[in-house]
Amino acid sequence: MKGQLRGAPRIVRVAAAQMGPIQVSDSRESCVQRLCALLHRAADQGATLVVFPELALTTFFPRWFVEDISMVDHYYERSMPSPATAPLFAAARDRNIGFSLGYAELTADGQRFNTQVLVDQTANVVAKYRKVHIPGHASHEPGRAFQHAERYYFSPSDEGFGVWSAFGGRVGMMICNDRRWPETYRELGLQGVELIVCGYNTPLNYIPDPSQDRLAGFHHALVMQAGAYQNGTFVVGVAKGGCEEGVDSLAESLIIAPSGEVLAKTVGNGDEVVVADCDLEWCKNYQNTLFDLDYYRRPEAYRRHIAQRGPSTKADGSPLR
Ligand code: ING
Repeated sequence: MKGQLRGAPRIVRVAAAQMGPIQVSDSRESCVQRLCALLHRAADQGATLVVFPELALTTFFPRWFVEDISMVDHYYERSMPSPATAPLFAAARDRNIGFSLGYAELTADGQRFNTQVLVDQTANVVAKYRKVHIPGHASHEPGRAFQHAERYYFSPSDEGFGVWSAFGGRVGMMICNDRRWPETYRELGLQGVELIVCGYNTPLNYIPDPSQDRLAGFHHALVMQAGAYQNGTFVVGVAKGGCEEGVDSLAESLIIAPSGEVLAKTVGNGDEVVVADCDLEWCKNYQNTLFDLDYYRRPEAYRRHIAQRGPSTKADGSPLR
């Protein structure tokens, strides 16, 4: 066990820039104006990194199913930066603040991803991450009050999870449903992550099991606080919240410390900025003690994590279903 605790502070002042709803009638330009206003509010508070939500440039279009997917091509970006997002990159450069931004990506060869970029304080794209865990369904489910057809509109990433040296530390990205899977945090933890930035769009009504609805905020905080603590990393989760095209979505954006404690939380469900000073050295208090992964982990005992997608047999060894 390495044992060293935190050294000289390495403070990153991080802003969670929550958005309220984006209605289908709201233009991309109006979204970029809102994002620029949020960036300026973050910079005014001294932040050097501002985190924006998932799919922050358009309404959450997977809530509708369209047979001809080319009918929604306009919801995707073909480049980042793009002409529409250029003002955000310019504002970031002017204010010497980095950001992460979620958007729908359409590649030149026609692949569709739910994507997030990390941009440094000189407005250079440091990294691009494509969502690994795609929730919802892949075909039209007409009985639903609203669709959640992400598996129709997005392919899962084949690149996995990355961690990049930026903002004086090791920064990783995840998107929305990724935050519910412990594998996400450990894949990042095994790359030495110190700060994970995440955007989300989470309807308060989970149609497959409405009994979970009353626990939406609890489950959202639970998974991010656990992931932060179990990997000794900061986690920032930022919502697109409020009532968007008739669908109420979770707000409750959070900045969480490696201890698992909440350092900052939004109180409304609209456009709102909360800020926290994240001393990345705090990670060492956990990564060099309780969660010294290289000292305590037993990969030889975890083979099922890689070998299986789901459970293969019952406890008595009999085949499942
Ligand atoms: N959204 C959801 C999430 O994991 C979901 C999926 C929908 C969960 C509704 C619960 C209720 O937060 C995305 N975009 O991954």
